[in-house]
Amino acid sequence: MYVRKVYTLVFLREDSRLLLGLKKRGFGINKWNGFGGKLEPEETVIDAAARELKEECCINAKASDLKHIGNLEFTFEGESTLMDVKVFTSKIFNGEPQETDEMRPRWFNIDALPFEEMWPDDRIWFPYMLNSKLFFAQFHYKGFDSILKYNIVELHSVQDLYKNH
Ligand code: 8OG
Repeated sequence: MYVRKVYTLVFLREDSRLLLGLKKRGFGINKWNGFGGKLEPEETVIDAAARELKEECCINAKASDLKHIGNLEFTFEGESTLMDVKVFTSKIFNGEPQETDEMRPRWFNIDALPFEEMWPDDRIWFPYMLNSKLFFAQFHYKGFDSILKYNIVELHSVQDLYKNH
């Protein structure tokens, strides 16, 4: 059995642009991604999502303005951890993104996302996010570059996001 660890991942959208950050350290270094991380003890997922956004790019978004749009599960060959990533988007937020020790933020047009410098699974589930479809996806990796198998489904209601496991 896997040991499940919950993470958050937040993407801000403004018209046809998406805010990504270049991860400057740790897991996923040198990849463009949304903003997020692990939950602190006793913290709810949505509060962790808002906190990580603020810590990593200095943007304030109210927890109630973050929309839960998908769940991603990552496992890695030979490892017992299952990363359970809760994905959120928001169009409502305050402030200008600022570079922090962890992330260098930049707006990208959604037609010109830097998939070559992102996690390989992102090409598979981003179309769901960009087309406002709810989704659940599982990816099994060998190392950090190669996806051995995956599964993705569209969900039809927000409640389905809580029925995966
Ligand atoms: O706390 P830390 O920065 O290590 O958290 C990892 C962040 O990276 C968290 O927001 C979840 C996110 N993340 C993964 N794997 C993948 C992935 O394959 N694609 C994307 N887009 N994000 C991922 O942990």
